[in-house]
Amino acid sequence: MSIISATDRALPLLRALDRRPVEHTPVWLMRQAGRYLPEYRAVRGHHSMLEIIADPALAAEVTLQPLARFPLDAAIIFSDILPPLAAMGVPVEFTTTDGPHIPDPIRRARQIDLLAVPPAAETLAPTLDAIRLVKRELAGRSIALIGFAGAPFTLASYAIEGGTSRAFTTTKRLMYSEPAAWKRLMTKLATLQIDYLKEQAAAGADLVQLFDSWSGLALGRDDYRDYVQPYNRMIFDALASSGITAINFSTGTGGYIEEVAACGGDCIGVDWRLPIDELWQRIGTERSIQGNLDPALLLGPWREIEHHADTILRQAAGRPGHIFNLGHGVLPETSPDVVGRLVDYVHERSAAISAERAPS
Ligand code: 1CP
Repeated sequence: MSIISATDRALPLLRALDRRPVEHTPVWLMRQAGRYLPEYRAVRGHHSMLEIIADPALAAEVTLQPLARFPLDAAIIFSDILPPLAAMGVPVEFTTTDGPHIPDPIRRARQIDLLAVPPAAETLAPTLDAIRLVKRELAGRSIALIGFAGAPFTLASYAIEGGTSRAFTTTKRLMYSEPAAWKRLMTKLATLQIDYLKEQAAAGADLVQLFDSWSGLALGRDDYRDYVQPYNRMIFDALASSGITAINFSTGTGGYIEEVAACGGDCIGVDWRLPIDELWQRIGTERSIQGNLDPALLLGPWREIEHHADTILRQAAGRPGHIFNLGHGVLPETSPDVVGRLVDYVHERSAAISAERAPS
């Protein structure tokens, strides 16, 4: 486990996570290192995704690329949510056009029983080494380092569907027809991710984010409660008892965000479908919140971006505990200049809002 020093705790992002006052609202963007950056595409011209992830120096370089351009409040370690599947014995490929591809997807209970749960320190060592390198680079700067992992349902959906899905029918077929096998699969995934996230914190990640990108798009509330919640809760409980700060991010869960919040996490991250003032009303003020500009807005005119970003900051109303982010990842067609303008705007506008509210 990482020993978090008093100075680290002074970083704006960590202060906001603790719901302490900040001079400006901290901001980072999901997928801030990636294809919208020409310098990332240049690295990808010479190396595959998996090569970058397997090479700590390259992964560290790509992690730091957006920080060289923009005054972001956090770095997120460059990896993907899928390498843990490969570590369990389910090989993953990344195609340039269709995203991840799993050539031998999980379809039978027997395959689940054969899945390994190896120590992350052995199978995911390059990412842990990349965290150590980035941490060293960030020393003395006001930038937090975020580790991450995919939530069990989101990972299971790739393992079962064989790649990206929008209907999740094969996943749901296994979930509904073989509940005992589903439980074994989700327990194995949660166990591996707990170990992986703890190792990331021990390597120097100041906090971690669990990405549950797809359960909210796939499941209704009662199924979320039965088939997802126990495993996400296992992860957040384990992190909390190790003193690791965690963001619980999901999409499409506005219909039952209370159930998502009940899984745990110090901060609840949402997509753009749920206004964040409503989020705070529904989950209470004991948690910090993260979000939630629609990433597609960054393709539109600046006046729309400004209007929507301002609305989010007004909804947060200068209350301690807001981290500005997109509601999902930066789209590859986004202009880096627009990202820079947004980061500056959030810092300046939120500083003005807190100055207005400060007692004179
Ligand atoms: O060729 C390329 O360079 C591929 C594009 C790419 C990138 C830049 C992929 C393939 N993964 C990544 C990096 C990545 N993935 C990061 C680190 C970068 C950063 O955030 O700065 C992170 C945090 C992820 C997480 C991730 N991967 C998620 C969860 C977040 C989310 O967007 O919901 C998911 C679902 C994935 C799977 C994945 N990997 C890659 C793609 C294109 C996808 C999504 C495919 C799909 O829609 O199913």
